[in-house]
Amino acid sequence: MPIPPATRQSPPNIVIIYADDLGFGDLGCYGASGIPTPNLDQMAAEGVRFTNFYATAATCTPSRYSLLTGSYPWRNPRAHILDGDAPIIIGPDELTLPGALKRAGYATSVVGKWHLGLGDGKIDWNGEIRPAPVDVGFDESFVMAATNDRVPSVFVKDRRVHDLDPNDPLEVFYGKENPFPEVPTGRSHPERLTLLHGDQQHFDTIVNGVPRIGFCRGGKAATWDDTTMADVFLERAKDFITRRQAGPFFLYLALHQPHVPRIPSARFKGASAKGARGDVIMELDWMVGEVLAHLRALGIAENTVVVFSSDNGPILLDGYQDRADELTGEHRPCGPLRGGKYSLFDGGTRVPTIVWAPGRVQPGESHALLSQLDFLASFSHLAGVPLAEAERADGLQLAEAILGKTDRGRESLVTEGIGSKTLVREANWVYIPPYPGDAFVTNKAVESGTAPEPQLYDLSADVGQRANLAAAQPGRVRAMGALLESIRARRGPVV
Ligand code: NG6
Ligand code: CA
Repeated sequence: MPIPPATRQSPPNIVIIYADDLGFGDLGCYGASGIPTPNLDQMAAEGVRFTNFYATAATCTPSRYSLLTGSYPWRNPRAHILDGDAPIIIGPDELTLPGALKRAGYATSVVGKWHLGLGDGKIDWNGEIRPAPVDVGFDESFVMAATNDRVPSVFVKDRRVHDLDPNDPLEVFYGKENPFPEVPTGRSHPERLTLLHGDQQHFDTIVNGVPRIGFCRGGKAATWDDTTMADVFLERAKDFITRRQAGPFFLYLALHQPHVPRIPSARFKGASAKGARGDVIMELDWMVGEVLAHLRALGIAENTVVVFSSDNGPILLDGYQDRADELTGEHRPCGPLRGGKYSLFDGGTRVPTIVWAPGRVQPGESHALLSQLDFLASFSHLAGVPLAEAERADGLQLAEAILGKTDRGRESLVTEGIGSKTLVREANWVYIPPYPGDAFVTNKAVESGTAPEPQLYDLSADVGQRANLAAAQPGRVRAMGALLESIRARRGPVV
């Protein structure tokens, strides 16, 4: 007897491919012309391309926290950019997306950038790391602890530093003074910066000719090679898919591109004619194409939902002198949006998002208002896992909208800029409360989005957030201020 299609199709494998600092205007399918992204353009042509999909934050750790837990990051005081030795910020009792999917028998894996902390205080990098991703819902993990500009520059596989030589222990320190006098830093040995120069924050231990944030020594055999990182993550991701092809599986593939330091593999060096930032976006695009091709080759694309998105908006100069600003030329990483990474303006959090699921979604475009908060509730639903209301945290079950079957998404959502400063979007309106602070993010050529007076924008007429309508519409300012307060005051859908 033939298997009925509903049975054959469910539950689907779920793959989230998450870029790091990729902007709303960085891909060809979002209007860019300067950097070729043929694989993502093809993915968008075969899938659903979203225009109003948001990360919860304009920086990495808080967005990633929300993606996995469904909770707004500002509810967790530890959800801000973490050092490489910070303790894990996901609580032992918090439900995560992989944890929920495991209830339906999914195999779960994270590959790539973690940046949600490891251990519970002092980490012994030479022993077992606990808690680790394998304690918060993942069966297996192969990650960098924090960012590619932060030490330790090693991969952590499950509970251990990968390829560590026990005779060369790894030590990590965050603080002002270098505790390892024999280890060259950007400050002490600028002549050893053979690949990139950093700013005053990226000036500590030199790894592979690049100064990083934080100090470390030892662990030489475990030290990553920045130029092969893309291949290493891709191989790990493909290997998990191959081993678990019988499904169902969940893969969270958190790419490092185009975060700084931007160091493309030899295959992509110089490929974009837009400098290293363009090269690593092409490299990222290639990785996505390889993952989709792998699913196809195994014959499981028809039962897999792949989501591509980014953790926050783009930035050109973020601590290294890689000339991204001058080389980028006419290319606008934010597209028509204002701001960028760190900012309260839309460029900080509105991110390119594509959902690809051959046979399950109709190709098209969706303007539904959605947040990465909704992944936990929506993918649990797709997997047939019922969640208690409290387990959905701040997320909504919007699977139909995420699959592009309806344009009805959220009515409102909250995002945050750097420093956990929150704002609210409702329908096409954005309200930013008054905040103290400079108009530009410290040391960055990015508008912070803060202002001493309230800001109100109508995105349907003014996507670039140029005309502040707050003075003209005090009633709407009051109502949206109250909406923001009510969301902050309690979890769950606004009633
Ligand atoms: C900042 C770093 C920046 C980047 C960011 C995290 C400085 C001046 N800047 O502190 O380079 O690493 O943290 O980026 O230190 S994120 O995408 O992971 O949030
Ligand atoms: Ca980021």
